[in-house]
Order: sequence, then C-alpha cells, then structure tokens
Amino acid sequence: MLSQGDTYAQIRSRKPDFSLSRELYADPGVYQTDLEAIWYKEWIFAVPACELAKPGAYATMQVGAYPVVVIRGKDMRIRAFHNVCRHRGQRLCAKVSGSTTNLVCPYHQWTYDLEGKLIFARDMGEDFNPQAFGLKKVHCVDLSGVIYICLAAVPPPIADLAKTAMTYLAPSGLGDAKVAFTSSIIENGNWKLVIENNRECYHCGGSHPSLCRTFSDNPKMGAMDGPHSASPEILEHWDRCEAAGLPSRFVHHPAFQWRLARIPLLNNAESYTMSTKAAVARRMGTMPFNDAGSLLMYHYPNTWNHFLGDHAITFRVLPVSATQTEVTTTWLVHKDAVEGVDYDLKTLTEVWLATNDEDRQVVEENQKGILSPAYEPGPYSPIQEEGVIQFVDWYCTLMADRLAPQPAQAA
Ligand code: 3BY
Ligand code: FES
Ligand code: FE
Repeated sequence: MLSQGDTYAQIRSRKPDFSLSRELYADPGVYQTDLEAIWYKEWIFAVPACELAKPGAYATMQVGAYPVVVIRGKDMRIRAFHNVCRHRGQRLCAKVSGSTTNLVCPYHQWTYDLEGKLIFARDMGEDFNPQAFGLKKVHCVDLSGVIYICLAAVPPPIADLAKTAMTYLAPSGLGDAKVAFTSSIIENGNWKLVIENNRECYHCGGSHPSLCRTFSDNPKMGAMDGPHSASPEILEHWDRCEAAGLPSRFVHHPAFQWRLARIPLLNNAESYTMSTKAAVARRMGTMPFNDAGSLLMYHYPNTWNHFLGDHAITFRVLPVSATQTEVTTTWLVHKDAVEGVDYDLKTLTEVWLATNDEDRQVVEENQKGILSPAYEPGPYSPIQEEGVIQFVDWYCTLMADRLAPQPAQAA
C-alpha cells in the first residue's frame, strides 16, 4: 500500500502522454490519497436539481468515507449535510432517495428540520442545548439546474463555471425538467479509468454500435483546442446555433477541469436514439431546432453530461474502492412529458444503457490487464486521445501540487 510520499513519487516520475503506472490505477493507498487530495477537496456533481422537485425531497450519496444527504428545504433551496446523526452517529437516511417532512434518525428519533436544525431530542436533560447539535453542513451550489457539493472546509472557486453554466444551460430547460429514468451500475475499475474512457472516442467504433448511429467518433468532438479552432463541421454548427441564440462555442477551465461545447450529431440526428429521431415529443427548454446536437459538459473528477433538444442525460461517477466505481445515469425530460404518450422509455434509454454497459466492459478489461505484472504504461494517441491526456495532466498536476512536501517553516 503506497503512502502519500510514494504516490507523490509515482506522479512525479510518470512519463507524460503515457498511461499511468499500475499502482496509480489500483493501489489502495493511492486510492486513499485520491480521496483526500481530490474527492474531499473538489466540487462533486450530486444530482440534477429537478430530481428534488418538492420541499423534503432528498437524495443520498457516498463520497469516499462520507455519507451525504442533499435535500430541498421549505424555502425551495437545496442544501447538503453530512448524513450522520449528531447523537451517536447513526447514518440518518439509508435510502438512495425519498421524501420527508423532517429528517428523523431511525436510532433514537432525534429529528432535524430541512435546514438541518435539531428540533426534537427526547430526555436529554436540562442542560442540553439543541442548537449545538444541528446537522453538519456540506457546501452545495445549484449551477443552473445541476447540484454540486464540496466536502472541503474552503471549497475551490466555482464562480467561472457557474457563470458559464448560466448562459450555456439556460436554453436546455433544466428548470422545467423531471427525471424519466435513473440507472446506477458498479464498474470493476478505478475511477480514473472510467473518466479516461469517457474522454476519448478512439474506442467508440469498436465498442458502441448503437451510439455510433448518432455520435461522431471524430476526436475533435470531444477535445477541441479552442472556440475558433474546431473542425469545419463543428464551426459551422456553432455559427448556426449561436445565430439562433444558443451559446455553443467551446469554453473551458484553464487546466481543463471542465469544458462545455455544443456538438452536432451525425447526419443531423435529433437525439441518441436507434432511429436518430427525437425520443421525446414534448421538447425541453427553448432549443430553436431539432438538430441542435448535444451540449457536452464535463467536470472533473466526476461528471459528464449531454443536453439535447428533447432530453438531457447526466452522469455521476463516484469511487467505491481502488478498483470499483459507481456510475449513475439520469435521463431528464420536460416535466409535462408523459411516458407512453410523449415518449417511450425504452426508446429514450436504450442507446445509453447499452453504451454504459459497453463502457463498463472495456473499463473492467482495462483494469484486469493493468493488474498484470506484464502491464507497462503505453502511449496515448495525440490525435485520438487528447482528452485523456488533458485529464491525466489535470490529475497529475493537482496531485503533485497537493502532495508536494511543504518547505520547513522558519522557527
Ligand atoms: O459522453 C461522451 O462525452 C462521449 C461518448 C463516448 C465518448 N465520449 C467522448
Ligand atoms: Fe441518532 Fe441516536 S444516533 S438519535
Ligand atoms: Fe465509450
């Protein structure tokens, strides 16, 4: 098991533009360091806001060692708390999601309101001060319809992403959306292999027959160089969309922690369906035409998203162990769209359910090969895997910064 110092040494000695060492993808000590240096410090995508439609609606998630509950208050604000009772530490909500008027601990029924205030604790004596035992808060922001949480005491800046999300996501109508379907799977692979796999389409032709009906595997769809340097078809798409009021141009964080861009689908496809036509008749937001493509948004370490004219899909990645990762996919449609009338659930979900399963298989086989003593890091394709190079660079730079030995303080 690698210490933080050993992990730092592995990061420092990695060969640029090559895949990482086996330890960085599999060692339990590295996994622990990933949790502490990244997962407990960065903003993490939690849920689409519309999943918590009414006051009292909640969703739980596990970020490393931390159980978290995200809940909508009576004031309609969404907040996040450590999902841990302040009495003797029971996990408060065991369910993945639900709805409640107050958060009642199942052990001795200490009761918290939706703002986390302790409002009932039986027989605690005269001196007991309930105000001192409210739920512990977790930072929580609503980025124009997607909820992010951060476990750090002082979270990293999010203002730039919040501003970009406000303009880019507005036409997608997330404020008037509802959840049509959720799928949660465990992939037997390290979280970094899951993200790496998502950041390239080198594997798409060989793995994703149904996605490839509508999603171009042109590497420039996933990793553009800038707002003016994409391929001609993308530039043309941006011009057309922006003329119609849809922010579309490639925009990214300076170290590529996040990126948004609206890409065209193949042959003017409308949606990720087998037929290439829209899956949902009741459209979302204010998209001016059916073939506006997909607004791609990723944010490291844990999400990628597709926002289309007829539906949206969010993906949430959470690490479970050094070699296990949970991937939760949520399909959103207009809140007034009626299943069986405006959309058929199979038509809506089949392409990405298949794609996720195909990605699970490649990630699992990737992990198995990496576990072999014969594995050695191999070169990424500069043409096809620019997005992977960007992700691995982001990861290594951040880890190196956070793990660097601190200079000794002068006495
Ligand atoms: O979800 C994405 O962003 C796509 C789909 C397949 C690979 N990736 C670039
Ligand atoms: Fe929650 Fe006792 S542990 S009420
Ligand atoms: Fe894939």
